[in-house]
Amino acid sequence: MDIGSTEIEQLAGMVRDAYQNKPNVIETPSKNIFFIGDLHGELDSILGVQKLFQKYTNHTFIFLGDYADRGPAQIATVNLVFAIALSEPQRVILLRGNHESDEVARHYGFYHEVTRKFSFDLYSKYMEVYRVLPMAVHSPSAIFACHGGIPERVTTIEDIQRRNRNDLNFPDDILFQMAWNDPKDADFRFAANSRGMRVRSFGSIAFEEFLTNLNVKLIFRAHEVFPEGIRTFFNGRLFSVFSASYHGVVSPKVIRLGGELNIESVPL
Ligand SMILES: [Mn+2]
Repeated sequence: MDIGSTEIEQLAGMVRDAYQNKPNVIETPSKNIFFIGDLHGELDSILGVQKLFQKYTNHTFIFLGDYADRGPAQIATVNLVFAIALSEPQRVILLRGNHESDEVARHYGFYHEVTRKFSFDLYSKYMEVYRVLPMAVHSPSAIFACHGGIPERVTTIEDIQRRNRNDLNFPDDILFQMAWNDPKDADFRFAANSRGMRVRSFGSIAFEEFLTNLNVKLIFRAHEVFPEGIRTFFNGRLFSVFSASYHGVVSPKVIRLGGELNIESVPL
């Protein structure tokens, strides 16, 4: 299933064209959705997702980012994500994770795999996709989802929509925090996070305020490795999902959101 440089360039160009004019936050339905967490270059995970995509033909598939880096088959994984997104664009949304950034991809593997097997020119075509991927999905009175979580200083969807996401990295603090922040089940608003100086942890006060301000009941995110694949926070109202095995550490999962905000944990 390996494809050549010319085909990959065409594939990336089509994804870029399909995504560059989308808003930062995309409105979605509130039922019949699959949420897919970090894939990190694991082909088995995306093949498992593809089977579900072919079986659940009335479901929307929302990918929460972190497609490459770290794993053994980064190029093949990203290409299959792109192909699925283009095959039925009306029911697939690709979001941007913290690894969809030039400076992160240069350190964690994707840059090396693409430049070793192909060229810097092809790597730059992938980066053209990274810089246009949207940040979040929202369904009023129901759900919100993004890769990392709740950022500081956001009280409306418009606060996110007006940011400029079209940079290879994340100079904007709000978009950066949406891609990087982590939940913590404790009674505070925001606190320092050991991931880095610009990264925050968000506690139950920030969580409650965000739910009220943005008029949602549940939040979905990815970004953190939990051995069980899915972990819940804040009394079962925030779901963290991881969809790669991470060298056998995780039993990879995806989340199915049915009707009435019913949640099902689905192993890959
Ligand atoms: Mn991440």
